[in-house]
Amino acid sequence: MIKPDAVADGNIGGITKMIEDAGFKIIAMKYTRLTSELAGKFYAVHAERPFYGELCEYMSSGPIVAAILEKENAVEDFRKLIGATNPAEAEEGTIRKIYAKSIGANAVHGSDSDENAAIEGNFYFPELERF
Ligand code: 3AN
Repeated sequence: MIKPDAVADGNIGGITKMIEDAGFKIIAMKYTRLTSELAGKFYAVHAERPFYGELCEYMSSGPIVAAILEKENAVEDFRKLIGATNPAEAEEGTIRKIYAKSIGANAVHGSDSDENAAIEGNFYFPELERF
C-alpha cells in the first residue's frame, strides 16, 4: 500500500518507479480509500497495540494505492526496499528514508509473510482467483 501521506504528497509515481526499478512486477493496482472500519479490519492483527486507533484513523484519512507485487523472495526484498518502520531508522536509499514523515505516516506498507500477502491481496482484490 502507498499510504495517505505519500498519495497526498504526489509520491505515487516516485514510489512506483522505485518498486519497478527494484525488479517487482505490479500484477494488480488500485487507487481507493478505506473507511475507518475497513482499516480496522485490515490491521486487525494490531488491535491490541496502543496506536491501533490512531493507525485506523490515519489509514482512512485519505486515498491510498493498493498493489499486488510479484518477485522471487518478494516479502523479504520488499521490506529491504521500504526500510525500517520508523523512517529515522531507515537506511539511505529506502522508500521510507526518502518519502516517510513519521513512524505512523511512513509512506508504504509491505506484507510481512507470504501468508499475510495472500490475505492482504485478497482484501483489496478478491476478484483475483489466485489470491
Ligand atoms: P511495518 O509496517 O514496518 O510492518 P508494523 O507492522 O510494526 O510495521 O506496524 C504496522 C503499522 O503501524 C506501521 N506501518 C506503522 O505505520 C504503524 N505503527 C507502528 N508503530 C507505531 C507507533 N509507535 N505509532 C504509530 N504508528 C505506528
